[in-house]
Amino acid sequence: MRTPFMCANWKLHKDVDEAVEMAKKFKELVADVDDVEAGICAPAVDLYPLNEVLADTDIKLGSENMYHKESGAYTGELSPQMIKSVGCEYAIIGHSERREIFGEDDALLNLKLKAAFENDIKPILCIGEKLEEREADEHFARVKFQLEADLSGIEAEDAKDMVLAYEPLWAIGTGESATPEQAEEMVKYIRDTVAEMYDQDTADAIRIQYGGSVKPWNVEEIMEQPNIDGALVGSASLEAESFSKIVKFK
Ligand code: G2H
Repeated sequence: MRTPFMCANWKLHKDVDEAVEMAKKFKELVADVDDVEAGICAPAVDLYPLNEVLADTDIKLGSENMYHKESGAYTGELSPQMIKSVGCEYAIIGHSERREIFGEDDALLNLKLKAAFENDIKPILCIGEKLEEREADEHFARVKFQLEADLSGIEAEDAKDMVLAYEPLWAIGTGESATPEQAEEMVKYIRDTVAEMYDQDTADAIRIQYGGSVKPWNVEEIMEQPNIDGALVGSASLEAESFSKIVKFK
């Protein structure tokens, strides 16, 4: 059985005071939850103080991004060792905003994934199609391409431990979530593709989230889908009450 994983992605929100205030409220609200894993991926400056606030909980901490180099002349970047040193167990890799706004391509994401595994960071790899690709009936091909390119050279033992997040670009931050059926159809396709690339054991072990306008009022029907193991949550994760309702979706 795969443990559901609900993970916040705060994006470019919350200074240190706001992050600490939210985390203190949130940990109280989910203190009684033991059958769902909760995580917060936060801006880099928030990670050290969040690690302190969350130290007495099982809430996981993650970075929103990570570079694949250990050190060197890479102004503005964070290494896997750096995010580990502030308590990160996870790192989001290849969010569509990184791909689209910052030009991160699949070859770079493949290097980032390999660096994450080498440093015991669990990646949350985001994949998903644009609206025009769905309208042209190219959405399955797009997602398959991303999986094959991003996971190239990665062993099954590592892949089993990672999280995939299916985030159709047309549902991100728009308030227009994919229907549960649309999300399940693609997440099942992703699981079947992982089985083809690796084996059924790996496909059964890997957790696949849905992301894109997940809210307290639509999370339950999304989580009813057999292949969906959790959610990557943006705007609805910014408030403790709202994100705690998503974690307590049952
Ligand atoms: C999609 C999601 C979080 P939102 O990017 O990764 O954001 O829930 O605001 O659509």
